[in-house]
Amino acid sequence: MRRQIGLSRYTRTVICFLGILLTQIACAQSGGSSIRPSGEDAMVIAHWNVVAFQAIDGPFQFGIVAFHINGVDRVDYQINGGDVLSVTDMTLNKRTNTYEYWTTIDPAKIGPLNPENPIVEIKATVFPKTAGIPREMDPMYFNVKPADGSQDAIVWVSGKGDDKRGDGTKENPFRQPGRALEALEDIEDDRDEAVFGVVYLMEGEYIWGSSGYSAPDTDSRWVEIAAAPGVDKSKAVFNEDDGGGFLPLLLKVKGVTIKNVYFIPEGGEYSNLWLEDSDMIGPGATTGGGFYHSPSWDEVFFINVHLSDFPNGATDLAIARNVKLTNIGSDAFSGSRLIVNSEVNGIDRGDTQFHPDVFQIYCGNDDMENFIIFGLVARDAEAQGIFAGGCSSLDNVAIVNALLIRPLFSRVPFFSQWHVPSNHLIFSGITMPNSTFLWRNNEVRNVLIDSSVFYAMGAPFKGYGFDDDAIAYQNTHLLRPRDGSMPVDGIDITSGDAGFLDEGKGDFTPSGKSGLRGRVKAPFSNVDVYGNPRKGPSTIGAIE
Ligand SMILES: [Ca+2]
Repeated sequence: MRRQIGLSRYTRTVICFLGILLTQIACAQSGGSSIRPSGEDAMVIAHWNVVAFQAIDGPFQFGIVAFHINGVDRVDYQINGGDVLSVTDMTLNKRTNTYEYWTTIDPAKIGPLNPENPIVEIKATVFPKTAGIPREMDPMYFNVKPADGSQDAIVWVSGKGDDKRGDGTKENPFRQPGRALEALEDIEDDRDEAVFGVVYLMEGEYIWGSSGYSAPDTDSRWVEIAAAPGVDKSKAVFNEDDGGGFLPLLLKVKGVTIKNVYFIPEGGEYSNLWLEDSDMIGPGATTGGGFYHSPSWDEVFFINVHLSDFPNGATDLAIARNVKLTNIGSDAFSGSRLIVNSEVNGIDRGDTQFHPDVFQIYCGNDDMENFIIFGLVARDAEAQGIFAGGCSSLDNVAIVNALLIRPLFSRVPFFSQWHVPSNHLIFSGITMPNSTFLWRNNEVRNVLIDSSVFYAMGAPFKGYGFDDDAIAYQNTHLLRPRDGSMPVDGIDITSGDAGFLDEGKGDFTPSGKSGLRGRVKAPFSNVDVYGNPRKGPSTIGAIE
């Protein structure tokens, strides 16, 4: 039940009184729009926080990140048609370092699988509390492989290897990954069971792409190219792209450095890239080329990736988890569907005509839905914070825990702007201390603004025109409400100085005396933007 979040009038009075005493917070009169959206026509917002078709060989923790305006009641999982298992709380999945609705699959408890196609299917449905529409997830699939490695195949390459005289062993490696992939294909052809292929890179500089060699072509197993055990990612470097793309449809690249490589898929319309534990370095924030993405990829996953010196960062990803961006010229995370525990430091378009955004959703006149930000920090980001535009409709968006800071002394007028009709938006745990949020469209409903600090909130329409029960504001603080144009009514709304530790140096942590503290009885998330626990009653904004 989320009903308890609304503090009693008495509690609010006490809080406001303390706020005035401690940090000169002025308490706005609230109680105007106390009608809360019912959420009954709002569908659960949810994403798998795990990459499908990966191979597991022992107990494996996997889960879903989910939100709903009325709260999430449970996630029901069903593994290979077995019993339904209900998960009712978001807790820390240590494997992903994410608070999510997770469970464990143990291959030992699954019956025999076809060794040619050893796939388990997991069904999941996420249910809201009290009222709302459940979301039936697309099924998740994992390969199960023997823990003894008997279905693995490893081919070695090295900067000192030889594509003609090598044989792909550790002692006699090939020179390029493209050649090694062809050797993996030969191994697969010789075996009548699924083969899980890995190309190990010893120290060296490599060509990105299959270079005319063939490669395994399965669409249900990842082919991995990874730094060999003990080789630092700075010593396994892709720095040439004249090999075209890599052919595997599911390509995982792990533990490498990629410099100035333009890579697009070679495999056709169904091509997926999973980049993990790697660094990508581009030619510069405002220079073209060196681009990793294009619409040709079907799905792209970045996990533990540091990307720097590109015009665009981790855009249009299926999952961006623990992604760090530095020195970006335009869009940081735009179009990505699940962003977890990620950050961008430095967005500057320079003299270009770029339209920079930390997080933009642009639909090209389509209907889009189901986006999650769960833990995002933007610093020195000369960009719009959150921008939604060009959508016939954009439904089911949750932004939970986001600290979005523009350069402290900037005079460029960048805002956050919502231009599109929407059903079901959650903004919770946000601190946006130096840019205004503008509602550019009032055809919204089931909107919750919760536990957040905004510079100001504005809307350009005369009379505003929102339905009475369209937007619920609660536990929210406005730093400079007069700089917006829109009065905010709701439950526990305050304004004025927030009592940050050191605003002038960009530290927007609430001080011990801040009136933001202790105001949220039931936080939407039990961690803050940095992963620190929120112990109730918790603090308004991104930082606990
Ligand atoms: Ca943009």
